[in-house]
Amino acid sequence: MPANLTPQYHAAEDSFKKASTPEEKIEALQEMLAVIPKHKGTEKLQAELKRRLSKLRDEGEKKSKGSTYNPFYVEKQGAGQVVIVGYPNTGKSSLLSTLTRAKAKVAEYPFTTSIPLAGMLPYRDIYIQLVDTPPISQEGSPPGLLNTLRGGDLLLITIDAASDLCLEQAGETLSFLLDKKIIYDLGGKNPPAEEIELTGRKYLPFILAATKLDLPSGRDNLPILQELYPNLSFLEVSVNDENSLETLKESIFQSLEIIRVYTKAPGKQADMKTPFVLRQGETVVDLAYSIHRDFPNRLRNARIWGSAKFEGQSVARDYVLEDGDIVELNV
Ligand SMILES: Nc1nc2c(ncn2[C@@H]2O[C@H](COP(=O)(O)OP(=O)(O)OP(=O)(O)O)[C@@H](O)[C@H]2O)c(=O)[nH]1
Ligand SMILES: [Mg+2]
Repeated sequence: MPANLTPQYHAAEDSFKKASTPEEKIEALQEMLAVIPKHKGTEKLQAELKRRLSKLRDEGEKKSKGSTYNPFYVEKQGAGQVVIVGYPNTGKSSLLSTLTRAKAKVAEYPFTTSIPLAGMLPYRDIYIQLVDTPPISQEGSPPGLLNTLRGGDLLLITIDAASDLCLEQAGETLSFLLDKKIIYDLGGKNPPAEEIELTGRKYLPFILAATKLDLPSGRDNLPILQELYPNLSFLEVSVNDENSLETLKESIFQSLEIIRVYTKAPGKQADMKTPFVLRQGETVVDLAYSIHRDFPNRLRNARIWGSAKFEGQSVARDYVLEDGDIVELNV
């Protein structure tokens, strides 16, 4: 059967031929897989592309585990990794310094930050990792930054609302992230499951922060930004306004789609100091699994305090947990 490859496929193939780094090759192969016509005639080619993709990924993994230090690789810690991204001077490092104990350099001039820096944000009884990054700009981004962005669980996109150029900046920042396939859609649409499965691509959810809202120009520009992007919601942020930072933290927690769950041994008090962090939608079995891989096999029943109808109610293994639940697991 003829393959009938499309112009989009040939364009992706061209990018693959021109690619000079493993990252660019992976990117191009993912694109080829995403756009290749899906029928019998291309099955062999699809398998070959997948094989090459997985080889490149394996090689990359080996390299990052090797001895060479890669400042753009930030090891995940805590309940989730939030990568701060934006144009120069938009207040990325100021946010990291204000919300965590990390000492990021803050300056009035652009391009102050040259490599990522991580810090831990205390939120309720958990820690969330924030990663400050060097800026993106019209000239592009430092090599390695795309991998830092893709490695995160959530993006915090900063737009300097106080800048005269904030409208251009918002447009260019969002186009950059869409072009590089870091985010999928501005309207909140999810990427098709088929594409994710086939290419292994990962798109990140994002929060959009309009920064420096304590400055009069920031306040003046915000409604214009909002009007230009009616489908997006800009979070009003200023490092000088404690309330705005509290709202930002809450929004980060919600957007990470995580829940905190506490465990309790039968007849004992619950351990309210160290919650287990699960994803929204996860169940009693997922909790058991995160305690120990063998636990789900031994689990007889569970009782819940919190989201259940009555305190201490026995629930099924597939009971969906909620933030703040206390769970007694019986073996
Ligand atoms: N008034 C006001 N100034 C801010 C705020 N956030 C940052 N700034 C100032 O904006 C300038 C740039 O801040 P940085 O945090 O260094 O910005 P950045 O995005 O990390 O910059 P690069 O590392 O160059 O990309 C500094 O002079 C900060 O003091 C804010 O909320 N309000
Ligand atoms: Mg900086």
